[in-house]
Amino acid sequence: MSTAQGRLRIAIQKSGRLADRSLDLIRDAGLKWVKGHNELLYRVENYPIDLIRVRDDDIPTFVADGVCDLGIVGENVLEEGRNGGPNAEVVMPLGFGRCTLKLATLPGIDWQGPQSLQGQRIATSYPNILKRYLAGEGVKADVVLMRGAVEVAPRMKLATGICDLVSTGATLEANGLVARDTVFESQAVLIKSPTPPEAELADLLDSIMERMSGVIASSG
Ligand code: PRT
Ligand code: ZN
Repeated sequence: MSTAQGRLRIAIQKSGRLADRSLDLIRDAGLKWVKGHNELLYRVENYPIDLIRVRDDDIPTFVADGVCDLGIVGENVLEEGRNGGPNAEVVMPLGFGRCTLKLATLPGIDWQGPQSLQGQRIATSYPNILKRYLAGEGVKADVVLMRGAVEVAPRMKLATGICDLVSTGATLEANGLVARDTVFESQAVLIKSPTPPEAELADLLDSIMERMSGVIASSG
């Protein structure tokens, strides 16, 4: 599928932790949009560009498939969704949405590193990243997918450890968990489709990426 109707498309999170900062970046890059009746799409009025507002999990696919030309998403989501197919290309880190995917356990464990979870069960919403990490560490563990409330798993005796995103650490603390080793460091990134846009939109795409880069550089 290719970009249609002579307009570029930028995929952004509809609501959630990255939504406001994504729109701030787009506005600071000089784009003005109108919020219409269409919740999925904001139409940019000063350029032939549409902002496509979706779940963050869908952004890598939209961009990899060429349905959108650019996207703003957490590296954790991009990495989790990587597969053998065509992938979106990272243009640049954006300096917001920082968080760390960490192993955590209850305190009563003599922690010797990830090998302390050998043969144990680990709950996570990021099974692909975790499995790659464990393979790299030579640890065999039973990875179970939980889509939410991962932090309750140890107390509920569903798992010995968890692998979850941490920013302030308040959620781990509130659940009596201790952060252990880091599995993956993440922040929001700008991603680009491997499919080029229509020829007449190529310069606009380059100029939008350059302006975003300028905004990021000046925000230090
Ligand atoms: O609806 P949609 O699918 O789009 O949103 P979502 O609910 O999947 O994602 P959202 O909005 O929660 O997060 C979007 C992105 O923000 C994530 O993919 C990360 O790249 C980034 N991000 C940054 C975080 C956090 N910080 C974060 N702290 N995502 C989630 N958390 C959660 C974490 O899972 C845990 O439950 O916050 C809790 C821990 O926070 P602290 O501060 O208590 O440590
Ligand atoms: Zn999501």
